[in-house]
Amino acid sequence: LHLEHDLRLALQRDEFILHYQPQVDLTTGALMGVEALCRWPHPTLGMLLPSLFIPMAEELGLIDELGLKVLELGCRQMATWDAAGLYVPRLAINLSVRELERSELPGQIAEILACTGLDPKRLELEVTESKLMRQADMAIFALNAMRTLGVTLAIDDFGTGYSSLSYLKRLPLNRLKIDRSFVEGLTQDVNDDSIARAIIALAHTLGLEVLAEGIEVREQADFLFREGCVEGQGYLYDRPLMPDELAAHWLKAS
Ligand code: G
Ligand code: G
Ligand code: NA
Ligand code: MN
Repeated sequence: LHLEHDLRLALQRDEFILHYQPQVDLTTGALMGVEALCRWPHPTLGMLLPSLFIPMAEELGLIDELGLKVLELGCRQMATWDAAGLYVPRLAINLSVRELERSELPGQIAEILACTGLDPKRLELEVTESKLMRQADMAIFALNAMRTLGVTLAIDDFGTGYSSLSYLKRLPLNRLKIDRSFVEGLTQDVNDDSIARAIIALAHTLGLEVLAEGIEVREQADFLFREGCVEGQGYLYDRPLMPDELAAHWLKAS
């Protein structure tokens, strides 16, 4: 109950921050993009993670407001890096399916892009597979509206939902993200090997790019690359970082 009150207050006071996890080319290690992950530095409880407060924001009807703040923070950060001559090719932002339901969202994203000057091609929106599939027709409509803006779209946690292939084909997607639960067992668990292979093949069949999340050891990265997955993220490369850490470890002024 207290937390609900705190969440409203935190929104009013702009207390949410973003950490950025590198997404890399698995052969060269080059930075291909960053995924923005929301954090709430709570005054007494410490750093709170999205698994706690995103569901809460959804239930309280605050997710739209939080989502717009996240988009704005992320796009402004990209402008700040650009201005400093530090180039981050792509920014990935997580969207709740709840946010897609609002017909105003595409216009609001367009406005944030215009205000921050971020090229829409450098913004990728991630939506979780399992939640998307429960409202298929709404999702197709909303994602098409996003694509019109020129942003790219990724399905997050792919493999954990129940996508039918005919449905996947109808979604205007650019990328599948292999869920980290399948990456965990790569080269140790033949089932995970097979699932990862199948997802990569499916992505290629549908003309989509594929990115693996949760890569922790070199063997996983090597396996993924051999099978045709070009990009990945995970602790092997780096954890989600504060903006100045990302700049210090990953960005060179040009
Ligand atoms: O950073 P962490 O591993 O705790 O993130 C857990 C999940 O929370 C992520 O997989 C992501 O899907 C979700 N998440 C993180 N940041 C945001 C955000 O800004 N908005 C939404 N809707 N989800 C987020
Ligand atoms: O969008 P998603 O819910 O998948 O967000 C990724 C989450 O996974 C982030 O909260 C991040 O902290 C976490 N994470 C990122 N890389 C790794 C990793 O290599 N291993 C594990 N176990 N978690 C990771
Ligand atoms: Na995500
Ligand atoms: Mn994920």
